[in-house]
Amino acid sequence: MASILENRPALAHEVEQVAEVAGYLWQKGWAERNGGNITVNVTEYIDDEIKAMPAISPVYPIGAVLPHLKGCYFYCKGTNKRMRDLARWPMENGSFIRILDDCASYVIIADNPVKPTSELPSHLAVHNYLIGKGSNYKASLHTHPIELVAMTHCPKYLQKDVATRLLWSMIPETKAFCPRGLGIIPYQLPGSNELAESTIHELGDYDVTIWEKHGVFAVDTDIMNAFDQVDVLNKSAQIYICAKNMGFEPDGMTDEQMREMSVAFNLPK
Ligand code: 2HA
Ligand code: ZN
Repeated sequence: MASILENRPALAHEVEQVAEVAGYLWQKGWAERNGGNITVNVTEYIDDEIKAMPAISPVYPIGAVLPHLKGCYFYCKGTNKRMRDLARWPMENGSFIRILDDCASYVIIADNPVKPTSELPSHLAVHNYLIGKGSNYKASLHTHPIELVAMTHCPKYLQKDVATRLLWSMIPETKAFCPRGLGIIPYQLPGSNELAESTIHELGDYDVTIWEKHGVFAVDTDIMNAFDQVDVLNKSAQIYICAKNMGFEPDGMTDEQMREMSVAFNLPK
């Protein structure tokens, strides 16, 4: 059977980007076993032939009514699938889904009936929120970056914007490439509605949020950009921890240096 990606270079490119990022997540040690998940809103690439494709799964409930997702299509990592396998075989470890007209259920349409990630309700709730506010963000990423997660085990770094300021001050690029900083989300059960709701609340102010003692949830225009934002933040966390391991508290850039940089790069204060 032909793949949905055949003769659809733009759609194939989206999946290739996801596979590339999945490989980075594994190489960085951020994606043990089936850890982490990725979903991408691919509705813009859907043609009439895809719209006519039959379901290859039963109808699954989402668990919520998400009105902005009517007729939307997503590529999703499969539940219980490994990131390192998604990197090599994205169509065997992920699938395309269609949201049905009730906005509360979905079917899988291609290529294989791989059931989407256990975090699908939170991913879809986030996409619903993004569309609702007219955002051009299409990708959401959940992963377990070691140093950022380690920092959430200390109450000091869980206070609003304490970690953001610290991480921004480690190297100038961090604020330039993650200008909205890191939103903090107190511990909640993985996969719970409460976790999805607090994530959406924080995404009003941040592109990258961190779930206490668990991992990050990031959104951006595409999956590569979402990954880059997490990568620059975690790089800063590594520099901070490296300095601490050398036995000193790093100075960080001064307020004046931060101000100068924010003006030069045209960043929010
Ligand atoms: O999908 O990381 O939080 C595996 C997870 C859930
Ligand atoms: Zn997780």
